[in-house]
Amino acid sequence: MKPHSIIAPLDNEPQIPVASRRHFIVGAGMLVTSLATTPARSLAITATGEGVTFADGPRELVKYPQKQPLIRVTTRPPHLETPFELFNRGAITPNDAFFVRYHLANIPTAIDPDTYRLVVKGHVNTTLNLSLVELKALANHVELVAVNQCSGNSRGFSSPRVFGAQLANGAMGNARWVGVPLKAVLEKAGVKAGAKQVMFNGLDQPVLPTTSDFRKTLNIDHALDGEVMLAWQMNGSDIPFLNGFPLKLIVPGYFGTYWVKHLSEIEVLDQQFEGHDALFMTKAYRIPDNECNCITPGTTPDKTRPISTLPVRSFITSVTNGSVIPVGRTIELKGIAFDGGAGIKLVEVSIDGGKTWRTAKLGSDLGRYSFREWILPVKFNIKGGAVLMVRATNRQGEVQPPNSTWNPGGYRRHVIESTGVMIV
Ligand SMILES: Nc1nc2c(c(=O)[nH]1)N[C@H]1C(S)=C(S)[C@@H](COP(=O)(O)O)O[C@H]1N2
Ligand SMILES: [Mo]
Repeated sequence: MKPHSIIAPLDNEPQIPVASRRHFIVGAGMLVTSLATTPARSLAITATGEGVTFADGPRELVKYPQKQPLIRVTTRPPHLETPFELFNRGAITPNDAFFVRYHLANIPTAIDPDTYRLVVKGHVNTTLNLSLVELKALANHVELVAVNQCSGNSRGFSSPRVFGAQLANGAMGNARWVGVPLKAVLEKAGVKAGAKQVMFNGLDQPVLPTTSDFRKTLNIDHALDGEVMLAWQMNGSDIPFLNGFPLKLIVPGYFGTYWVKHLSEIEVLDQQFEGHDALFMTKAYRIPDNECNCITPGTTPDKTRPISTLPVRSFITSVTNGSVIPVGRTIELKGIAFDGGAGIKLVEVSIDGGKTWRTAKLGSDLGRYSFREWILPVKFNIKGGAVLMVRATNRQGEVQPPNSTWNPGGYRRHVIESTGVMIV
């Protein structure tokens, strides 16, 4: 089999202009003017599209191998966001639309699936050195639909602004994963008594020796829960190169930072993971360890902990900020909701800026880790600006908060979002 390879576009690669962008930005600008007198929520926190202009300026669409044009966040390493309107096409995010996130500049450019090996080592009875064929034969295959959302999804809406990639809402996606349970692989190696954590590493590497490698850990009980899986298939095909070909760790309900791509090394540890290459556990991807996972801007948290599960969240996808809607006609509002695995119980929608709420109809249930579609027919009777909101509740009774909180990483945004529209 020939190696799957990829050539990262260089900075001077021509960008693909998209005609609708200009249209969108003009539309949003118009809305700002016309809503200026409406006592609505600040529009600065409400935009939900690629037309969002952060302090860095408008964002370009770029074309990478196996991908349709996606929003360029950074080039080296590639960091791409899904244009928001694509979430309106269905509960599953197509592979060529799925966002891409890397931390280290030295990403693999070609991987031969025949010579690729996964090493399982550390506090185990037997070190394993598995080919893909051996891995696939090791256990029964499992299939799961699950959301991969970056911890920093929507970070660009943090106010005051925080460091890090200024993301809108497109650093998330939902896919059907096929693989084997991590538990089966660990049992094959034989976990020794006293194991505390399991470390995961991929083929990407830092360029400078002073930079930490990207390595993540799960506690041993979590790693053995039978749900965490090693996947080679995404939506019926090989995982796209930039999403972690040929093997990706799937941690259902957990933020994307744990979903290690190009997974090549698993090490069982008999102690807490620390040291130079533990930075992405010990320094980054941590949140204030308190009830709200938040602090007052400008202060420092007393204590932090690694980020973990996805809070309940929802979006309107059928209209975006600045959309123009005809008066007196029934239209179908549509969107998605998801959480960290309890499952979605209720989705409510307001078309009057949060004064009154009605219950939306839920779409088909693809599993408790999946996006859940919702739909609600609505009619606007008055011309002018209107603010739409959506609020989800999960099966544990957790509901999205009305006000956003702040943390230094801009992580875990899940406030009730508002979408400003114009009724004409
Ligand atoms: N090897 C490797 N895996 C990684 C990362 C990385 O930098 N290197 N980034 C993580 C983060 S923070 C996110 S949000 C997800 C993104 O997955 P995707 O690029 O497939 O969308 O990959 C995770 N896995
Ligand atoms: Mo991330």
